[in-house]
Amino acid sequence: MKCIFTTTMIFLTLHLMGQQSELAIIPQPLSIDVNDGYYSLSEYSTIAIQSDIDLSFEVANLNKQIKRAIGTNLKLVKDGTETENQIVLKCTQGNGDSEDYSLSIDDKQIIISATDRTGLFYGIQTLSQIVDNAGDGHKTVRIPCVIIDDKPRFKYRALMLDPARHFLPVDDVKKYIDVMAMYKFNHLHLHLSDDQGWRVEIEKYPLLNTISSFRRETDGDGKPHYGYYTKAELKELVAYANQRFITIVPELDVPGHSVAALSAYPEYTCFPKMLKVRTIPGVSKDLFCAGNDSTFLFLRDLISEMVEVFPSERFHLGGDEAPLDHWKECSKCQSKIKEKGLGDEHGLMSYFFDEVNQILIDYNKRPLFWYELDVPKYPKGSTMYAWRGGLTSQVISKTRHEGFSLICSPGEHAYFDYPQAKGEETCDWMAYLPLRQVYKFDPGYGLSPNKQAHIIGVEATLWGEYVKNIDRAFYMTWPRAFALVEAGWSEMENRSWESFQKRLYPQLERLQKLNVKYRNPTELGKP
Ligand code: TNX
Repeated sequence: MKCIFTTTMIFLTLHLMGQQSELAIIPQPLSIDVNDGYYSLSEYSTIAIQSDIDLSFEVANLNKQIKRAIGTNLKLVKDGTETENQIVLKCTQGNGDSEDYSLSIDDKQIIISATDRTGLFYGIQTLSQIVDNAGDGHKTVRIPCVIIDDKPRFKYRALMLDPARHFLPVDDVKKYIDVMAMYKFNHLHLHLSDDQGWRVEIEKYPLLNTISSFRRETDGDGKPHYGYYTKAELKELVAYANQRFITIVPELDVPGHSVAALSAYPEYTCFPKMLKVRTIPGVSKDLFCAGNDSTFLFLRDLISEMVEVFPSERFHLGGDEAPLDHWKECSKCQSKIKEKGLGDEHGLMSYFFDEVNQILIDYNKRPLFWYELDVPKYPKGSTMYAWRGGLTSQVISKTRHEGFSLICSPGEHAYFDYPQAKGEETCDWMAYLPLRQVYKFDPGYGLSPNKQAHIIGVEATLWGEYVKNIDRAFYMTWPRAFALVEAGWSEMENRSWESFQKRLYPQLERLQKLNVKYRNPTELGKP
């Protein structure tokens, strides 16, 4: 019997066949074609490579995951020395999208093929889920015969960590990356500067790593908060992520959310005074001064040191929540508005972004911004984040007309600092964002293909005001990130909440094996 399944039929039919838990894959692949029979994976299986490129990391990653299920690593053999009982990794290096892959399992062998190492890695992640789900602690694991063809809906699938609010040591960020990679996330956005902390080593301005990286006052837990990443650590982190096909996107949030940096170098504010690294959440009126030309020289220096460690072509410049009060009162800002014919402080914001973007252009980088509706003009070639709750459809259409690319991270589906269940409130103003609400996310908002063609992906933002360590980060991220990545990877017609819930439990068991402290979605009940 051979059947071709698409859409929600996949779950229903597999359920009837009693195989649904064996193929509980997240994110849901594009097509799954289940056949009769099983492949027996055991210590006698081998791995063979059909490629000229070095796939030693991919082989090690596959072996690490297989070992969890069968207790042993598989031998790597030269392709062609055996024809049966193999897992063949084929990297054709032809044309095609780098993330696409196919996975074919019959009773004799498993073949993962892709045109690029990225697709191959994703095929390995899918196979590992199937193996883990079928593994029952015995030395042989029977996995169902299947043909999977897969490709992502969106090219940008990201999570954001906010070590600015609470520093997260580099080894913890690596653990976070490990889990992201297992579920086909491909960008980690690091929010590295904010009012409450500066987290990147900058050699030219050492006070950034003493004054700005240190929050003397407690924030209710009786401890000071401090930390920054050295350049060597960041380079290592970037390489670590890169090996797992994850790009780290740095953020330098300007002109607002900058009190930590300005507390060390107040000469770049409109009204230099004693500023302290902010100890409470919220929005400050202290911005970088747009009327002071030396502000841009300072930012140029910061960016020039940051790009040394972050090769990402995209660089986030923040741009959110910058109250204009000080720019209104500042004589330098007012003269700049007159001199450049900018109209008012909103025009000055566009000027500020153009000036900083010029620095990025010099380094061959493209800017990302938190999109603010009242900024009259953003630099050409920018990518925007739709983040304000409730306004997303307006942002989608406005950015399309303005010619910008868009990443969707709306509050109502993607703010992972919001509590997951009633009774888990961290502070009173936050909305409640349960798993199901994340799952409802359609990044295209049901718009016609041409109206959503400029959307490049999704991101969940884990703002860190109340996320003080990596275990809390894991708790707030998983399982909601399963729902988010499915919104970014899977076509809407292949998604359903009923199917997702069933596929979720085997994944939670995997996280448990990996000692990831996810939140148990008790409100859903067991399947
Ligand atoms: C708004 S969303 C912010 C962050 C806060 C977050 C808390 C955005 C671009 N800015 O500074 O951490 O709300 O949810």
